[in-house]
Amino acid sequence: MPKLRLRAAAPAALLAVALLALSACGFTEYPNSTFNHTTDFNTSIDNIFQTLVFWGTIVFVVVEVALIVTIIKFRKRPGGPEAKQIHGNAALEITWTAIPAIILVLIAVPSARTIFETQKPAPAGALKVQVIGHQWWWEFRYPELGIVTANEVYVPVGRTVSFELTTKDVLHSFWIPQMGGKRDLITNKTNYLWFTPSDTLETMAWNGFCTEYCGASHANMRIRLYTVQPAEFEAWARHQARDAVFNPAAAPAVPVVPAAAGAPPAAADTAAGWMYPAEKLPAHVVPQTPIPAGLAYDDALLAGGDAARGAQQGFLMGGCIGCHAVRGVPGAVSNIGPDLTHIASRHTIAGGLYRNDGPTLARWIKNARHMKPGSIMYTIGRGEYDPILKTTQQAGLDDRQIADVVAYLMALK
Ligand code: HEC
Ligand SMILES: [Cu+2]
Repeated sequence: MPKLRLRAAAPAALLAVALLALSACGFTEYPNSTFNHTTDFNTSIDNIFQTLVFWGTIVFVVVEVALIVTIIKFRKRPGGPEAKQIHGNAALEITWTAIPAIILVLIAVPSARTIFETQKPAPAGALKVQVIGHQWWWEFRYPELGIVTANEVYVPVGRTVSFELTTKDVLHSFWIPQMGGKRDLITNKTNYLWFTPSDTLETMAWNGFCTEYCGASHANMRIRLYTVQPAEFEAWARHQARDAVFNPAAAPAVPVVPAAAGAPPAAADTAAGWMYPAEKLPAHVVPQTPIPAGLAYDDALLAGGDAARGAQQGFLMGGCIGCHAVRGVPGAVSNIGPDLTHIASRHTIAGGLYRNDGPTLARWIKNARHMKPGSIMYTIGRGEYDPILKTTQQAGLDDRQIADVVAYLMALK
């Protein structure tokens, strides 16, 4: 009797496990899953995936059942008759050719349709974002809005965003799993990728990755994508389009860019603009990388940092303008490194590897190459050893000057 009861319970147990597995597919448990219908792109990819799983399951079940039945029913028994010898069976052969052919058509047609759908040009009116891959960070440019930023990209929900993918150096690949398929950044060729974040999406942050091996810090080349409400996007974009808000040499410090015609009123348009609020960052986008041991910096110095001195002296003496742009600061126009015009309005630095705060910035400036293998930004701390140049930095900045530069960077809201 207990045997029978066990057998009866088996299907119920299986169903429970299946339901549990399905219910675990929320994005908080699997924050980089591709199975959520957050955009038109990943919805069509998931539909094709479901089609494949559906037909694959039917084929599997039919074949396995036939196999097991045959093995048991026609097994050799002691004293049984000799197996019947047959030669060919036209009806059977036509059937097992026709059924797979039909299934293949049912798979091929939606597959081809999805390929064409995701490869066609973006619809008119899409928000254009240029993505430029660098070893090992991402440059994002909004040519229509006059915005240049790095590693963190904002898109409004309900509007198609069209990414134009190019690279400054080697091959990279752009992938934000929650938003849709990945696409390569190829030398001397522009690739495109577009999707429309669903207009029912809440303001949310997502991870993105480089998925084409590109050198020492390939794994440290990450993206944060923020899907935000249209009014929040307006407020963010209007502020990002401004020159640096901290500019001791120029007055007025905040040139005002008029709002786009027909734009809804800004959510909050202070000197700091709008950025994705730190307290709403889900855990999966907060960098967990600890600062490597042995990078000494006295954090007490940060309190004495002088932003104006950092702008007028440290930023020049440290050679920062040779690699970084700060819009509105004459001479600071290079894009070897990320645009720092609004560096304080980003949550992460260095390809999303570290949190953006004073102690981290100070150690980064002092010892970038100890914090990120291969980094193009050399060691700037005076007396610090540069692991790539294999020399000690003789010029550079001392810890007090670094505190000034950090104060300046943190004023670049
Ligand atoms: C040789 C060129 C070079 C010089 C000089 C240089 N940097 Fe950098 N910097 C870079 C590069 C390249 C990166 C991106 C590193 C990465 O993420 O791999 C970077 C990253 C940064 C970042 C992080 C930005 C972000 O959004 O991720 C900050 C902040 C920064 N640099 C500040 C400075 C300051 C301040 C100085 C001067 C004291 C300076 N840099 C000098 C090339 C340079
Ligand atoms: Cu890479």
